[in-house]
Order: sequence, then structure tokens, then C-alpha cells
Amino acid sequence: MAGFSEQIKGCIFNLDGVIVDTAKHHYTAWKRLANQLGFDFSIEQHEELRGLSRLASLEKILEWGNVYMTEAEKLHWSDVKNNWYVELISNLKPSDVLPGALLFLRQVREAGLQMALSSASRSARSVLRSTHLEPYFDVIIDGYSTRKVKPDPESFLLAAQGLGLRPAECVVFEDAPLGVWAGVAGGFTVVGIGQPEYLPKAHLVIPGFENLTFNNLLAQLSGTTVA
Ligand code: GL1
Repeated sequence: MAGFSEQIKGCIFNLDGVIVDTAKHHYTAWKRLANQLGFDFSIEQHEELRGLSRLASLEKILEWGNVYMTEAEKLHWSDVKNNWYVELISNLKPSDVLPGALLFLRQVREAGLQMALSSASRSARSVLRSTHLEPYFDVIIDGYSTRKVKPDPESFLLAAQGLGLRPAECVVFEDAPLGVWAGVAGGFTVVGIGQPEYLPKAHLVIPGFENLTFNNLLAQLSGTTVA
């Protein structure tokens, strides 16, 4: 699409599983919680949770396990899961940034574009600090900033608003099907990270940032029918 590269002024990145390898720790903590409650759940089921807030994830897991909880109990178990997760990420370091992600962020910065982080996680800032990535983001939207869960586009719209850009001027990077739907619903150009069969709504799907240059990405997107 002619002029696409000039149209794009910002990039919005999801965190867990896109920039940092933390999705596996969320899975470990949720699985431990399910096991304590007397049932199990699979990594495939966890795919459905990706992008959901803490409470929304817990409610889905309780549904799978057929477990009823009062609101107070939900808060208690959310805290328990979070304490396990925080323990799991306590040794997170810059080397836990996913392959190619840091180089890609640098290229976006050098190209003069703005960058935002959009994550449902309340630990997003702490993850960014441990991995030394916080300075790359002009705007950080985390689990404290939003009221609606994906596939509602609220989180991306807040990120674009914070950057002072329209959705059509931003590319969203997402690994979760719910996140891809949210980005598309918000009017963004969406790059899915992962396998195309899980992310059919994305405008383009890439396996990750390794060996990807920003210019190459723009060239690939220019060939798709977006925005
Ligand atoms: C919450 C959920 C996680 C995951 C993240 C978003 O994180 O608990 O399972 O879906 O949102 O990637 P947190 O508990 O850190 O707010």
C-alpha cells in the first residue's frame, strides 16, 4: 500500500510473550493454583487466557474446574497466584528479553517512531525495570490503567491516545488471539507474533523479532491490505 510507511508513527507492544519470556511463568503459577484447587489445566487452555487480566483469568480457570468462589475468595487466590508469579520473575534479567526484541525496539526508536507498551499485567512495570527496557517506552499501559479486558481495544486505544496518535498511525504487536482481535477492533494494523493458524485475524504474522529489521517489517506490511 503506497504511503503506508509514512502513515505509521508509532508502535504498541504487548509484553508477556512478545518482548519478554514471561508467559511461561504466568502458566506455571496458574497451573499451581488449579492443582491446589484439585484440578489441572493444559498449556492449550492457557492460550485462551493470554491477554486476560488476573481476575478474568482466575474466573475462566474456576469455570474450567467447576469451582465456585465468593468475591473475597477470588481476591485471596488472585493474590496467592500473584505471589507465586512474582517469586518466579524475581530473577528476571535483560537476557530474558526475547531474541531480537531489543534490537527491534532500538530500530523503531532510531526510525523516530514513538513506542508504547500495552499489557494487562499489573507487573508490567516491574518486568520492564528488571529487563532494563523501561526507557524505551513513551507510554506504559498496564493492568492498573484499564477497566476493560481484551478483546476490548481499551488498552491499545489508551496507548495510542497517550502517544497522541490515531489507531491508523500505529502498529500493534501481539501474541495472543484476544489481543489481536482487540487491535483489529480498535482500527490498528496488527502484527501477530506466533503461528498463523492461531492468529488468523492479524494483518501479518511473524514468528518473532529475531532477524527482523524494522524496514523489512514495513515492506511486508506495505504488501498487505491494512487500514
Ligand atoms: C495478568 C494475568 C496473566 C496474564 C497477564 C497479561 O497478569 O494474571 O496471566 O494474562 O495479565 O499478559 P498480572 O497477574 O501480572 O496482572
